[in-house]
Amino acid sequence: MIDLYAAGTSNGMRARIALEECGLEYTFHPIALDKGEHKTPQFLAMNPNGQIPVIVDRDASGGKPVTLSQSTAILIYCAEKSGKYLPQDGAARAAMLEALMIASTDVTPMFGSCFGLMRSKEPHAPSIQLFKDRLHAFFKVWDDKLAQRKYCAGDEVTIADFSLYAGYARMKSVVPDTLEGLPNVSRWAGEMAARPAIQRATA
Ligand SMILES: N[C@@H](CCC(=O)N[C@@H](CS)C(=O)NCC(=O)O)C(=O)O
Repeated sequence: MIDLYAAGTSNGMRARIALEECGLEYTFHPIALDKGEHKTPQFLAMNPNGQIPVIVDRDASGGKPVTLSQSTAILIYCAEKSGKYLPQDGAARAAMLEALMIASTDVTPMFGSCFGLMRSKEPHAPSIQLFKDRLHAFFKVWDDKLAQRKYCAGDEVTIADFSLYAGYARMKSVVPDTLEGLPNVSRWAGEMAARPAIQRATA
């Protein structure tokens, strides 16, 4: 049994999608960020950075409990534990790693910064537009790739799709204009959204 401490943000969603898609049993503990529940001594003992998501796996391999933060680390952990969504052969694995890193380390921090600016007391419109343009440019490249392949890293669904979808879903609700005019991304997102595990994770 795994405990998940998260909120309905893209990073929280990424961890929950990982657990659901990998078919791992877990208990969801919602963390209210607006009430500062991620800054309590109990939470900081799990993640001194005071950020969701965190999982605690009391049934980890090796016999010692595992406490893990960082949504992409959780995604990889769940995939390794379940043996799912991680291609093993050289070219397919390399494509998955590349797609995963674009989704997790380029796209996600960029819209995190964009949302932060939009919510700030003195939003700086040109900076917000710069981030939105950069995000659209990343998704345009995804659109071209998804014209040639079914999923982010090829014709099999991988953890790269889960990572990108968590970001996409948040962007769709907060900055939908950055995702306009991308028919292949829309087709892919529709297929991802129809997956029962993703529906459970994002409910
Ligand atoms: N790189 C981390 C980022 C985690 C993160 O930024 N979490 C946000 C919510 S999406 C959070 O807890 N923010 C509260 C804070 O930083 O005080 C991950 O992928 O998990």
